[in-house]
Amino acid sequence: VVGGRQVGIADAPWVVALSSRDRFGGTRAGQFCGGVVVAPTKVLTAAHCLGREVLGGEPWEVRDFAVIAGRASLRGQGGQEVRVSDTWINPDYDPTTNSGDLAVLTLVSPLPESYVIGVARPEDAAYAPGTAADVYGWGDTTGRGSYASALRTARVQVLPDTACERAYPGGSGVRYRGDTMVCAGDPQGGKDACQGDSGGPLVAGGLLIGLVSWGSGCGEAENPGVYTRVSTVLPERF
Ligand code: 4AZ
Repeated sequence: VVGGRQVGIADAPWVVALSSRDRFGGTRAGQFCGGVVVAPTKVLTAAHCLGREVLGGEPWEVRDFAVIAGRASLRGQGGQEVRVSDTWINPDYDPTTNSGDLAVLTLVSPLPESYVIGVARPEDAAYAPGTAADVYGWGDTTGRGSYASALRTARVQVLPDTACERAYPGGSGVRYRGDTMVCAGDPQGGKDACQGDSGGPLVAGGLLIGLVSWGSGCGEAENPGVYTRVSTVLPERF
């Protein structure tokens, strides 16, 4: 998160870190992506977090990583480290366009009900352009590879689809689509998600509206952040 501030886990108990088990320890505990708790045994993250494009090599297997919940400082010992029993990658996820970038992790043991955040519905007012929204993560704070060991958040706003259609017209490959993505950012620039925040939550009106997915650079006024539109991409039952 660039342009944000540090936040305690009591203010965002639904935010989790995905951590590589063979890189566990160290100041960032192997954190490679974010996630969000939507039921005691269900965590949403970005599909691309589990793909070959993260850290290279083979797609992640459930034995390779764990979810760290209830912990803001990755140097700390609080909260829970929970293993994953199953992953569901959205079958409509398209890595060439980035559409549908969502995966569901099933945890081996339940987290407290108090960690669960509600998911917005498609017609929810929280999606209206101009709505204030908060993004959370342990990702790059500078755009130059300086990662946070303590959770951070930045206040952005939901932007009209046209802002991202203009920034990301695509043609070939990655492009913005308002039906499966949400456009959000800081019209002045400076506040945004960044590398390492992928899979983490975008929250508006107390509801989950998006997952950090992609964008060009970090905090550039003319290049907003693009988020997975959870309300349309997440199946009714998961
Ligand atoms: C990334 O690479 C990434 N500024 C995530 C979000 C944004 C840029 C890059 C948005 O994970």
